[in-house]
Amino acid sequence: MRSKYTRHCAATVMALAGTISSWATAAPLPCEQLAELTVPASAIALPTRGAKVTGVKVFDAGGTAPKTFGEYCLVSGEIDPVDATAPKIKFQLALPANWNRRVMMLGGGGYDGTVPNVAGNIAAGPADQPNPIGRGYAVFGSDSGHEGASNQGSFGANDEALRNFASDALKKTRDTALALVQKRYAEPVLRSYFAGGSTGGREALAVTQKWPQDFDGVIALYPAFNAVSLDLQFGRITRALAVPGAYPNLQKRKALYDAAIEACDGADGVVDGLISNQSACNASFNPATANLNGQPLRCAGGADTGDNCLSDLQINAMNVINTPVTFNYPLANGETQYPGFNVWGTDFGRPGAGAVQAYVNFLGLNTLAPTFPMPAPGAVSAPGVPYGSGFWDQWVRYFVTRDPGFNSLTLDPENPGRWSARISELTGLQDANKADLSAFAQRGGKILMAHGTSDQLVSTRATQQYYQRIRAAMGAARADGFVRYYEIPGYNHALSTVFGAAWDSISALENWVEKGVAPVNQLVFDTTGVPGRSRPLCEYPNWPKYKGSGDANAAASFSCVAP
Ligand SMILES: [Ca+2]
Repeated sequence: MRSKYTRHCAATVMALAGTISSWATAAPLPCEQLAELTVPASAIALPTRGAKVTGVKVFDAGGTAPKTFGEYCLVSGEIDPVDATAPKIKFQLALPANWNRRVMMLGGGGYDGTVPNVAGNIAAGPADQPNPIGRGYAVFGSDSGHEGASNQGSFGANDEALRNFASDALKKTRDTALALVQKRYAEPVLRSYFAGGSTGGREALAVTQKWPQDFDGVIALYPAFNAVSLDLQFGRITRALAVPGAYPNLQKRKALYDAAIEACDGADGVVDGLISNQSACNASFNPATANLNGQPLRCAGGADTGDNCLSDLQINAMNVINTPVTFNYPLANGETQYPGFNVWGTDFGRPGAGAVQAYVNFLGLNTLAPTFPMPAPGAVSAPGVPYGSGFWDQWVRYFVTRDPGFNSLTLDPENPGRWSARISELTGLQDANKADLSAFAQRGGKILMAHGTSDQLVSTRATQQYYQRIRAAMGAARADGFVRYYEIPGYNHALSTVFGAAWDSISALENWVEKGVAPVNQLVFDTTGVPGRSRPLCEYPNWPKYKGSGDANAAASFSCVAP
């Protein structure tokens, strides 16, 4: 008769044998053999019903220099939700044959809804270097748990989909991808990185706050870190633009842009089409008194008298964009305001046929004034309302009220009445505004943040605030040990007609994390306004000032100076 001890001992031996045999037989799996793999729910830290690979495809080495890449295996898969009515999380994972033992997770944009191009570049990444896949990274990302356009928020009606978008999908995707990376290579991961812009920038900061042990370094470009506060600012701006006569058309926005350039371009030391000292321009420019080509920018008498001037209603609307929204009710995440945008010199969408201009218009004020019912979110080329207005409308209808027929123009974001509690609850879910990042700093994590000074969709001033909050919460010296924040004059949101930023942030982050070499003398290159020109990437609050002589297209002719 076996004793309890014997039974226990036998079970232990069997368990050990199982562990040893699976460990001992863990050999790298070729791409084709990943096709049948599943990842159990137990391998994913947040609740799911597990994940499975739905397809694999081998890509031969290729690309055109400098964007070359070696052979890689593209794995597609999905993570099953706990709620059977919630959408799956769809993800992709690119696994290079010649792996550098590092992983790179990519963030999304807007309301997400599509899997990022895992073979592509990172936000504002370098144009003269291979993409992460070409550097040997295993690269992955997900649709964050629903399919749809980046301006489509109807998934918010489902709690699990909303939580996945808010941040849960980041952890679920990361754990699933890491399990598959282990199966493919049977080797430990040396370093883990995250890169994203906009919502992807929020996601980059969210992982440092929520799962500080998961990543060694993150790149957060133009991060919409306090997403709900930004939504509320969108609401305030939308209501201002919906006032009859207040919406400025493309031509009027060109007039405003040109007037700001006329006033502020040369005031930074060089007429180069860039307002490099944006804070000085913010302090001095006034659309009500500015001139354009010798004529007042303000229409005669303040009435709408043509496309080369702005009426008082239109000037008022642009002043609303320039100023903060304040919350006259408590929010769970402690936010009390969201700042205005750098309006003067920012391209909110101007006349022009180019693809970049079309996208800037789409992300900007677009072609239609906000109205009720708000036109359905459209494509880049179709007439549409301001991106932020559509974003606000979707958020109010599907996240806040969950009433698809609700008129979002009737919700006052400064005094939302019976919706205050729900909005506060959403700040707790959606916002990544924690300023004490001690756990991430303690494990050696590094953060590179950058933001264009001409961002029309996420306020540069909000990122300034977040950076200052980190310094206040942790002390300047400690913050300097793991965070850098740079501002890029002329750079808009994601794309720009004026200065399309390209920065080798990955090398800077690798050097800091892996060699302890903090970034200095970083350069940013223009891909659109004057392709190839360079500027020093200045640590906020410094800005790049022309030295007074030398090639205005060369970074060497500029130095970073204090405001
Ligand atoms: Ca200038």
